[in-house]
Amino acid sequence: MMMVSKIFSLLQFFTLLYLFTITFASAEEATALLKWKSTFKNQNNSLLASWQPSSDAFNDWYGVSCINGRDNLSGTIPPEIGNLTNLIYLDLKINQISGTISSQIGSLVKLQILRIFGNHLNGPIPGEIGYLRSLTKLFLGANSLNGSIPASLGNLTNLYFLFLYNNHLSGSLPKEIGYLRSLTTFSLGMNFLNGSIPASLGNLNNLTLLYLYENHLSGSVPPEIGKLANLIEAYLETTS
Ligand SMILES: *[C@@H]1O[C@H](CO)[C@@H](O)[C@H](O)[C@H]1NC(C)=O
Ligand SMILES: *[C@@H]1O[C@H](CO)[C@@H](O)[C@H](O)[C@H]1NC(C)=O
Ligand SMILES: *[C@@H]1O[C@H](CO)[C@@H](O)[C@H](O)[C@H]1NC(C)=O
Ligand SMILES: *[C@@H]1O[C@H](CO)[C@@H](O)[C@H](O)[C@H]1NC(C)=O
Ligand SMILES: *[C@@H]1O[C@H](CO)[C@@H](O)[C@H](O)[C@H]1NC(C)=O
Ligand SMILES: *[C@@H]1O[C@H](CO)[C@@H](O)[C@H](O)[C@H]1NC(C)=O
Ligand SMILES: CC(=O)N[C@H]1CO[C@H](CO)[C@@H](O)[C@@H]1O
Repeated sequence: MMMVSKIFSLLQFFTLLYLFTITFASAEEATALLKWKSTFKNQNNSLLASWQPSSDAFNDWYGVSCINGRDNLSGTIPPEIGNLTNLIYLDLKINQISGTISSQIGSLVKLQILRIFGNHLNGPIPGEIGYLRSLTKLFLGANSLNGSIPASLGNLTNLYFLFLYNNHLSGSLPKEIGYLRSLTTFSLGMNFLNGSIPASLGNLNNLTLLYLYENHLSGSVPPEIGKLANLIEAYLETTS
């Protein structure tokens, strides 16, 4: 349980209460969160009153999620995040989170939604993100992530939203993205990607929105893109 208190020392709960959405999956998770609560400076806050070790607490605790929007949660995503293996929903969007995304995030195998856009995250998207096979929504946009897009993203076959826009991503767009057949929205604009648009994107039958604008992509648009019968909007504007 020490690791749980460690995370709390990094993320101040008072702000966290408004911003950090956790969906509980097990009794162990609840116990860990109670220990976490015991380390808060403001644990007597009325909003925390519902966090009690009673057996039916789960539903009540769920109410702590996203009560209001504030944009002042600062801290990092430490390796200890990997200890919260029962997390199914992690929402830290529009805050001041900095540092890199720990590769330990790959341990959160139950995670379905990861929403960390609008922070100051830098460094690479860890290849281990490809272990999060339960993910349906991945929002990493509006950070300072760099390096290339890991081909392991192609393992996330349950994804239907993939947002990577407005980062510093470079290199080419991996053809493995073409395995993400559930994708409906793929947003990759405002990065530094080069090379050509992979023909495999033509496999994404359910794609409705495709945004690749403001990159350094070159070459012609592959004819396979024309097979995307559900496409409503595509911004491909390439510069070189
Ligand atoms: C919280 O309230 C209890 C009494 O209800 C008190 O004993 C305790 O010291 C308080 N804790 C803090 C951190 O203020
Ligand atoms: C955000 O936090 C900083 C200190 O870290 C503080 O000076 C500032 O007033 C806070 N802003 C808001 C909107 O809470
Ligand atoms: C992705 O799947 C391939 C096999 O298709 C596997 O070799 C690789 O280790 C996986 N990577 C991740 C990060 O899950
Ligand atoms: C990514 O950014 C970090 C600094 O934030 C830098 O040290 C590193 O070399 C960059 N990597 C790439 C591939 O640009
Ligand atoms: C594509 O969309 C249809 C209709 O919403 C759905 O039934 C189907 O499962 C989707 N395909 C994939 C691979 O997600
Ligand atoms: C993409 O950019 C990298 C340097 O960032 C370069 O090594 C590579 O050759 C470029 N690829 C293409 C296809 O232009
Ligand atoms: C109990 C447990 O899994 N502890 C791990 C928490 O995370 C740190 C950092 O990744 C690991 O070193 C611990 O083993």
